[in-house]
Amino acid sequence: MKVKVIEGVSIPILPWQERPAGCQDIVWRYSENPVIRRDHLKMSNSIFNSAVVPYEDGFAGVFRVDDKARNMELHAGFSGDGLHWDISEERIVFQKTDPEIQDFQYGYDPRVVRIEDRYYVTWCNAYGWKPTIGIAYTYDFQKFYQTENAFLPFNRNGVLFPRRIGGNYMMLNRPSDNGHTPFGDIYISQSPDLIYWGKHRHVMSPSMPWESTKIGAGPVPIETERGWLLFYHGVLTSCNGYVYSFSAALLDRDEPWKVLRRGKEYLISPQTSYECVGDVPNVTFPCANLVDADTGRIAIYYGCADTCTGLCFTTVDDVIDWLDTHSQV
Ligand code: BMA
Repeated sequence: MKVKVIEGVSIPILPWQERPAGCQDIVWRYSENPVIRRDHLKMSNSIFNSAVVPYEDGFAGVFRVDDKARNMELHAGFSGDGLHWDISEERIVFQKTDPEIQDFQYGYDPRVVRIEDRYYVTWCNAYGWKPTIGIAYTYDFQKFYQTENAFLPFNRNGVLFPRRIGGNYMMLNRPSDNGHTPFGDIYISQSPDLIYWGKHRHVMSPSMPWESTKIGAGPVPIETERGWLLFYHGVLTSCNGYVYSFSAALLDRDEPWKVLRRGKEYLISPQTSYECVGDVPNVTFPCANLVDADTGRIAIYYGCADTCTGLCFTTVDDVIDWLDTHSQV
């Protein structure tokens, strides 16, 4: 391993497959995808853009589950190996930390990160049926305590960094509209307490053709000695609608609004049948990465066609070597 992961955890049971013989791709798919099928639960229409973290001897997660009435909900789950998941049939019912926090209307695209003594969930949360970033914390993935929304509507793709930087918590986010937003840049916002947010900084705008409509942060950034490694999605508008692919960037460790490297090309775009066919065709949407600090192996969980969940693999060295030769900032 050339590039060290900072403050990472050892995950000897990381779900993993070697790059298939002859494959030139930097990120390669799990051969048994989808790892979570749309009908995994009795009540599910689809289970896709979802987040997982190491927890106790295995893994825990928060899953985007759309039910058969097509309500968009969040469910908790556990796994011993990251491949076989025991997901609750019941949605998460958040306990309010303030009585004025609005009752749940819809929630989607969760991210989960461990910060200090607990796990934080951020998601696209409806406030008056308008999307913004919800925040909750949990210690055990059984009880979840909802705090204040981070922002006013309209915002999506809120992704926390795993530690304070320069004394503040940091969240990547993507101001949006109330629909299928045809624009979108990634910004970073800072907070001393995860309640009050400010010091907003621009990070990246759409640039290359594969991401020319909008971009949004994906999984929790991985701290490496070269910078924060961020996977992010980008959207192209084709004759047939949006195409969601994803790539990677490296952000400065101390001033993460500074982009050091940014992939010119996508790393994964919708190409397999489960990515191209489903409730929303042509979507690959990463929301979580597990990283083994000992080997630099990365397992990425990504939503496929807004229908099921896929898994793909790479390593810190593979992505950073690629960024060193395929970057346009
Ligand atoms: C975005 C979000 C995602 C979804 C994507 C493609 O706006 O709603 O949940 O995967 O569109 O439909």
